Amino acid sequence: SSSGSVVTLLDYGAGNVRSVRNAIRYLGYEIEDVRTPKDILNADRLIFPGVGAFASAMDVLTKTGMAEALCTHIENDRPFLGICLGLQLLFDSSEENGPVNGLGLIPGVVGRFNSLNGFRVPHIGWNALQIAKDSEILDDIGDRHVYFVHSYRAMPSNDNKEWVSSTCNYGDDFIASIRRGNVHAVQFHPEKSGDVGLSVLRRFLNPKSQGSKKPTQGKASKLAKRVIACLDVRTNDKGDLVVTKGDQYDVREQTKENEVRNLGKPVELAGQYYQDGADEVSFLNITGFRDFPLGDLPMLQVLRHTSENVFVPLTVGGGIRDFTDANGRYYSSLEVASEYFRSGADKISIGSDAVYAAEEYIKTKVKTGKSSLEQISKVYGNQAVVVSIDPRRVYVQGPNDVQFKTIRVPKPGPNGEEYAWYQCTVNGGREGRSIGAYELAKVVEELGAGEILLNCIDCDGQGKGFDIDLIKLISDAVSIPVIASSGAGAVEHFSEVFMKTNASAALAAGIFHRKESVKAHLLKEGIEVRI
Ligand code: 1PR
Repeated sequence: SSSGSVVTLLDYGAGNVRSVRNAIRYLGYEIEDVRTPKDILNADRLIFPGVGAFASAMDVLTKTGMAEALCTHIENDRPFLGICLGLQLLFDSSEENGPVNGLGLIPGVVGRFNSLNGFRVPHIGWNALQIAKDSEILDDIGDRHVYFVHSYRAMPSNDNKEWVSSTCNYGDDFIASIRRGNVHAVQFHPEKSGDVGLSVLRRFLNPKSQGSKKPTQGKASKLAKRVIACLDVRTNDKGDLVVTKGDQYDVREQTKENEVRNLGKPVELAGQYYQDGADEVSFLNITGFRDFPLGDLPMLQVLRHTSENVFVPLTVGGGIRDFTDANGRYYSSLEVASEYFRSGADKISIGSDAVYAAEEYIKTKVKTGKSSLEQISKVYGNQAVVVSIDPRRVYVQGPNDVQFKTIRVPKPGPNGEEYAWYQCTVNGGREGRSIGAYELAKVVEELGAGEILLNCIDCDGQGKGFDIDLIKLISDAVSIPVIASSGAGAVEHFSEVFMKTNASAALAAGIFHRKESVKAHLLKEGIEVRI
């Protein structure tokens, strides 16, 4: 193509590249999809957002002849931008289900992060970069954070020194970007890195018009603590999809009409939270457990529209499970999740169905691979699967009164009880189950969850602070990231949860509906956040 406003996209169909498409379109470019290796050879500007697993991506690229075309494109120094796996595939090989050979353009082996010393794997979240050399596309970054989500990484060495344009520190210094001539690749996700990420894409798409700046040297950073805005979504009695907010999970107004509390429209509110600096946005379809989520097309629409303008990660939860509709058609949870991913979700969140899967696993000690959790994380990777826990505090006299992990409570229960356990619930807190939050967390980590969203029914909507004991218990029990949720009522509650527990992120709903500025406070308290 001769038009300067067209960009060629290599999407080999292994997963969701919708957000990359959205970002390119948002910047005013048209997309031409690669269909044959020839399209790669003819491309003026090629973007390659690698998704899925290394081995299967290499398989597809080799079988279709695209691997060879890619090597030619890159060796001829044609404009190229690889993203995430699109960076890793350029290396000699990867240890992901391997060793597996890569394209072999850059010396080095892609290996897994090790989760020693408290570095949780996957590496999920916002980090700043250390710029190693002039890369042009990173000129606007300075010490601002960009979004990573991966378990594997390439390491800088003497052999690949000439390629490395920036590194990032997460336990080790790994390669955050490479550049040689017109060939670029980034380990982070520019399409999910807010306005800074968009500027990386803009500089790649139109290098001349951006002007070159001396890149400001970023300072080394820790993984930033994430602040997540949550929108509880459901259909109200009039049939409109609304953002609502419960009080200990009760979302109905205490009025005669008893209507569903209506805080506004999901797409608008999500857009506003993005503008206000939320690091992620989560949608929870809170009645998904009883309605079939794919029948709930409005939710898919919400995702489609939101992802056109919101360039941070989006999570969607509610109703993810196997389902047979009224006509007897069976949908697997994987199909449900795939539909969410296709509509713009980066992660899906499983509540009730994860509890059933954990119960089954504890009972049988067999991993069937059939649960929604196992199936979805196998296909999309565990970084795409969040398990949402809805526990309720249950007081007991002593730790031997129940078979579940208890904690000593700072304030005794109503009958002077000094201990409590946290009972998992299903169906939006309506039904208590015979499993504790601690036991559940450990099991879902084993079954493939990449992250835990830890709610607490007792604290939800109360504005009195997070349940620090619960969050400490769970974030110390697992090595995947834990998102603290429920109870934030003041900015101090966020610094408290980050100082006293190992939570990687804090999620809230009510406080954002009231528009308080959490980030400024955290920064003042010396906590690393993305601004
Ligand atoms: O069980 O897979 O269908 O998933 C249902 C999902 O919907 C779960 O993630 C569950 O947590 C959520 N959910 C179900 N019912 C409710 C309800 O409120 N009636 N909401 C509900 C969960 C908890 C958080 C809330 C925080 C922060 N809400 O989303 O946003 O508690 O609130 P706050 O900052 O105002 O205190 P499945």
